[in-house]
Order: sequence, then C-alpha cells, then structure tokens
Amino acid sequence: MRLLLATHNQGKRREWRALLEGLDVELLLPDDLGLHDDIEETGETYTENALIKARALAAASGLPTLADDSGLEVDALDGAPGVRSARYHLGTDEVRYRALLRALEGVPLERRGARFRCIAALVLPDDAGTSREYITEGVCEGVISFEPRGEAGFGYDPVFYLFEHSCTMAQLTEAEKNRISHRARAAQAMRPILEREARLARP
Ligand code: ITT
Repeated sequence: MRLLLATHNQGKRREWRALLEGLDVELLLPDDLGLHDDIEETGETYTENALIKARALAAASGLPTLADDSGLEVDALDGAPGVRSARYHLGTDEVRYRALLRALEGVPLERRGARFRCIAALVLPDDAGTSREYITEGVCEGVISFEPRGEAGFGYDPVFYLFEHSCTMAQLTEAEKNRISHRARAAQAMRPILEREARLARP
C-alpha cells in the first residue's frame, strides 16, 4: 500500500520511516507528489490538527495519508505550550526550548513535570469521495531539565529529561527514542490498523 506521510518536519519524517519499518507500505512524502505540505493548523486540539493535515493531503493525493500532531505539556505552565508547541516562539527549535527554560526559571525539579503527547491520524479516502479515519495516541512522561543536553532527536528533546534513562530524549539513540517516545507509542497502536489496510489494499 502506498502511504503518504503528511509532515514537513524532518525529525518526524525520519522517525516515522523507522517506526513503520517491516510494514507492507511504500512511504511517500508530499514533495514526491509535488504537493505542498505546509498546511495551516487552525484546530484547538491535537486531534483536530492531525486530521486537518491528513485530510488535506489525502484529498490532494487520493492516497491513504498519515499525519501526527504533537506537543509538550508542562505542568508548571498549566499544560502549555501543548497544542501550540510549534508556535511557542518564532525561530528555531533551540529558540523555542530556550524560551521554555526561561519561562521555568526558578521552578524547582519537583514542579518541572511534563509530557510529550502525539496524536496520529490516518485518513483513507475512497473513490466515492468519502473516507475512513483512525486516530491513535501516545504519551511519554518526563521533566523539563535545567539545561539542554544531547544532540540527537529534534524539537524540545534536549530539555526533556527521562528519569528511567537518566538522560534527556536528545541523549538517546534514535532506536532508543523509537522504543519509548510518544510517537513510538502512537505508531505501535497504528501498526495493526496499517497492517490490515495494507492487506486489504493488496490486489
Ligand atoms: P508538521 O505539522 O508538518 O507535522 P510541526 O513541526 O509543525 O510539523 P507539530 O505541529 O506537531 O509539528 O508541532 C509539534 C511541536 O512539538 C514542534 O515544535 C516540534 O518540534 C515539537 N515536537 C514534536 N515531536 C517532538 C519530539 O518527538 N521531540 C521533541 N519535540 C517534538
């Protein structure tokens, strides 16, 4: 089955490619089809935004399309930046995680709890112009560190500390991150759905 991955985020693209390994799917990117992947995320929730992205590219391509909307929820900030994580601050990933560290200046470790959340949306269009949709979710708990550490991953990974691993998400190898991350958990829940759809799509 051909599957379009509706994200312009290079980190997500890399991770999804690894997370879907072993499935009978040929993963395509919007650029492969000459499609634009910069879709305005006007939803109020991760689910709405994941569906906005997947539906837009499924409609444009006619292909089964997978998107994810993710965010970092920080307890001391009442769950912010959350669904607005990508827009928390203009600029690079580093600008954003440094802004987060500044917002948490003076906040002690016991109040730095946080979690990454990923909502994955799969949209399967059919010839009649309708579509079937599936949503899965993954969460990964940690705390916001006092300083950035590590070079791997992307986004807020350098400031997301995992007690079980005694390091930040950016200090894990990609394979390790793909075993425990929010995206890995959403992907694991999506795998049986994709397996079934790929079977159904076989000639
Ligand atoms: P697409 O919408 O094109 O998929 P995006 O980067 O805009 O890409 P989101 O709207 O889901 O993605 O925004 C998520 C934000 O959270 C963004 O700032 C990411 O850098 C960050 N983020 C998402 N997953 C992450 C991860 O696994 N590790 C660290 N940061 C992550």
